[in-house]
Amino acid sequence: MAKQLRVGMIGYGFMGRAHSNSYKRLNDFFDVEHRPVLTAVAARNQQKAKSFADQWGYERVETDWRRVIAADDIDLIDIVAPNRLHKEIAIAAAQAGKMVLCEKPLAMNVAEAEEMTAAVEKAGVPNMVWFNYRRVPAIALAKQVVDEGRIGRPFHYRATYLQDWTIAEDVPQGGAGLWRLDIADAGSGVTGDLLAHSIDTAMWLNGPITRVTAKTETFVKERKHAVSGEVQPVSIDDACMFLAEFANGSLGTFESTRYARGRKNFNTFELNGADGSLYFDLEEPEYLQYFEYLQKQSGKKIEDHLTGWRKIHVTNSEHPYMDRYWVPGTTIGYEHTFLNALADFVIGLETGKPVQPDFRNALQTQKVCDMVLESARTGEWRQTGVDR
Ligand code: SOE
Repeated sequence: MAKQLRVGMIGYGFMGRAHSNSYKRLNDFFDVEHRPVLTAVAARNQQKAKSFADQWGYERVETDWRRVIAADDIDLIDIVAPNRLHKEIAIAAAQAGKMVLCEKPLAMNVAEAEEMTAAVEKAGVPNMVWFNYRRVPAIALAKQVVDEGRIGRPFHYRATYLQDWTIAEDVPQGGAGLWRLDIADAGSGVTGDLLAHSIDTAMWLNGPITRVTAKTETFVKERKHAVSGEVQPVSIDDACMFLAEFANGSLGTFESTRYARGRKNFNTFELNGADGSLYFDLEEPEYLQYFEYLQKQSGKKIEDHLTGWRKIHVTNSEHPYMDRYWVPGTTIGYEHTFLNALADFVIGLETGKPVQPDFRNALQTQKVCDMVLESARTGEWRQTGVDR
């Protein structure tokens, strides 16, 4: 029997659009009982919230998010507001007994993430953090390959997340769209915004990161604030690189920047193990590359004149999520990663097996982010305290 899932969205930017699209399309592609209803959207700017609501089909607009949380006709709060607001909204939503979905990074820092995790766990409300790249079919296939034991003893994990949209010195900081450059709203720069994705994927595929040493840089030292008009120091990290030790004994390198000219959303990883390697690049999102050295079934080494990297077109119905979409050889897009995430959340509700990453899982990523920034500040290695 169909059950309504009445959504209260808080915020309305780029992520508000990506999430709204997934609520609208869920029942077109996934056979689940829950039927999302776009009930309310909250934002301070009534006019902008209204045009967002009209475009996406929300029933009403509120200018105070607390009214959405207090409303009896809302089951789920989805937080797409700037990072600074995540904690207060998530805790209030949990205390009101609502399910809580939160954009990444979970919080501004570990202390906040711990409070948020405690609140959803105390209230016993379903929760999820939108680390959408886990839901790229090729990345989900990488997880399957690792879980099948095809990589063998892991030695190296290498991640990059590169963009180039803040190189110009006249890009302002702060305000709609540009709050990611304002430390007060974002908490950090590329570490929370981009490396959080890389860290989440890395720990999903290769287990806990236990120790880090990092270097950050802020290339443009001052920018005009879009709201106040004042020129202010820039306090976010424009670039961050770190070395990591994983609990399984492998070594990691992570590089992220918004100053890699020509790179728009270059999110890659490579995992090298004794028996095989995997490589993924978001600029070719439908492919997973796999180098098979040891054939699992036969236990034989595959080394002959035809050995090489296999570029798997992840579009068959046997591949993760792909049986929901089109015919083999046809592709899906960025927006489907959010749709797949929502479907996993709803399937979790219906099967009683809660989806991952939940707040507790995202707290582990937050711990790594905090220690990366701390290491960059002190110039010393830091233990992350990540235990799972
Ligand atoms: C930043 O430009 C950004 O929009 C991130 O905030 C998203 O999480 C990332 O997936 C794409 O880039």
